[in-house]
Amino acid sequence: MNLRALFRPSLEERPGDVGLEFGGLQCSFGELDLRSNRLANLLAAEGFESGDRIAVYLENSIEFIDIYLASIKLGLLFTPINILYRDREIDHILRDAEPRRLIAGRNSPALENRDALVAEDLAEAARRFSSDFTPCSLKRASPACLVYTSGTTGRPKGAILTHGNFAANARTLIDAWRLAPDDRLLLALPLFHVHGLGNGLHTWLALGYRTRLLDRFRKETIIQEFLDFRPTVFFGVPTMYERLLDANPDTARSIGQAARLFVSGSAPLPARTFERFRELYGHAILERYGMTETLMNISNPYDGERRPGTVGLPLPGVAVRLQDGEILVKGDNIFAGYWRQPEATAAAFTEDGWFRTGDVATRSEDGYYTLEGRRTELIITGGFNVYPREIEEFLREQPGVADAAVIGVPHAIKGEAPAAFIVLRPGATADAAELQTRCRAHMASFKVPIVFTCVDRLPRNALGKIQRHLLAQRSD
Ligand code: MCA
Ligand code: AMP
Repeated sequence: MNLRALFRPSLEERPGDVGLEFGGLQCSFGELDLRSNRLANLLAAEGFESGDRIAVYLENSIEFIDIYLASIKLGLLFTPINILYRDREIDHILRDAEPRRLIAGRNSPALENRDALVAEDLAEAARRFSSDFTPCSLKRASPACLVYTSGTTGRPKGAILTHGNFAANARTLIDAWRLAPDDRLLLALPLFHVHGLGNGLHTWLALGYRTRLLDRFRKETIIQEFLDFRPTVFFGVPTMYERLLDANPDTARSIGQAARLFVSGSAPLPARTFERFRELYGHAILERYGMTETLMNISNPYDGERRPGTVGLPLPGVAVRLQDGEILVKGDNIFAGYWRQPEATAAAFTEDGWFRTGDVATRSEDGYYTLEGRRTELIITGGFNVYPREIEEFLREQPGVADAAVIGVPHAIKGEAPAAFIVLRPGATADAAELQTRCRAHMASFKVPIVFTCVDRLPRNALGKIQRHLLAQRSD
């Protein structure tokens, strides 16, 4: 199945139904279908052809959805860029993906010094194009998205996700989590990651359940959004659930009574958060485990025990096994490979075709998986991934810095946060505030170390590798 076929029951078969709420506007499925037809005609006139990459740096919006649907109709590789990324991060993706064009929101930092199409201008110009469009033919194996993920190397690689991957994932989640057309989804996740896109947007368009999309999750207003919209389903990262614990008990109970299912993923959900949420909202959060390259793999059951601290059981259609503790997976959900990186792709699979996740787990006698750590030094903060090496390389380029190491330290709300250890050049003086400002200017805010500690030297083993566990002890 391809995504057009997956979305047909809502876009084409229920054109009059309001499918989307966004910023006080309501949009029917039919309107979304026609808007994306117009935009597809415009993009074709701009020279876009099947197989081209279309890079998109845009916050959640109706324009984002228009571009996504037009991209599918044209057979493009939709290449979303995290809107918290700054110049060097954006440039890496643009150099690597070689998109025909970049589309960015007006006022976005990505527009500075770059030749990009402005999303709001496109939406306006698209009105003059025909709402008839004959979509290109698509196969299961046709690529749909190029999503950048740091993998193991620290240099983000483009994961090629096919129509078949996304369709398999959406069908699996709909069955496993009993998602139904009369559900209501509050979607506060960013659409530039597969959590928001593959689990949120795709199950919405496959089922046609009413969805309220937020431009972003805001801790100040999220409770009000719940009260106002009364969703039955919510997908979030653990940091969002931490924020929801701030609700007063009556409000939380009322939100819980309207809801049917709360799902958490992208980072470990602390057992304490699970328990406190259950007390306040009356719901056992369903935790699941996925990855950009694989979409969703393992999930706690809808019926049956949702066991805190575990990610549950393999999803139907996903084969899971442990090899020396590492989770290996196989299934229609597994990506087609890394963009223009045959060696990295080959290294990511075993000889008999299992994808190596790099995540280490144990399995209980009754089949529940518990993630124990990762083979790489990945830090997950607020559900966003950070590779220490990328920050370390940047810090070493700064004046006065001889060496640097970055580790993840526990953080009450974000789960983990990056912390830096710096070795200064002889005679240099440390200015943590200055280093932090430089980091802020050049990288996404979630990558900026929350503390800088000066040390005489970094602990390294005989091979010169930084011994991060020794640094972790020093940061206690
Ligand atoms: C956060 N910020 C944003 C956004 N989100 N800025 C613009 N747009 C956004 N969408 C900025 C804030 O301005 C602030 O910047 C900083 O991030 C932290 O904000 P804060 O108010 O403290 O946020 P919070 O209440 O702690 O919530 C953070 C968050 C965010 C909303 C939970 O971490 C988030 O959206 N996480 C989702 C990540 C995600 O979707 N991961 C999936 C990838 P400043 O510091 O400059 O003030 S993993 C995946 O896809 C796999 C398949 C999987 O398993 O799911
Ligand atoms: P990404 O590369 O952004 O797709 O992030 C995928 C990684 O997020 C996985 O390899 C895991 O390390 C982590 N992850 C996803 N879901 C969970 C979860 N429920 N608990 C712990 N880690 C998770």
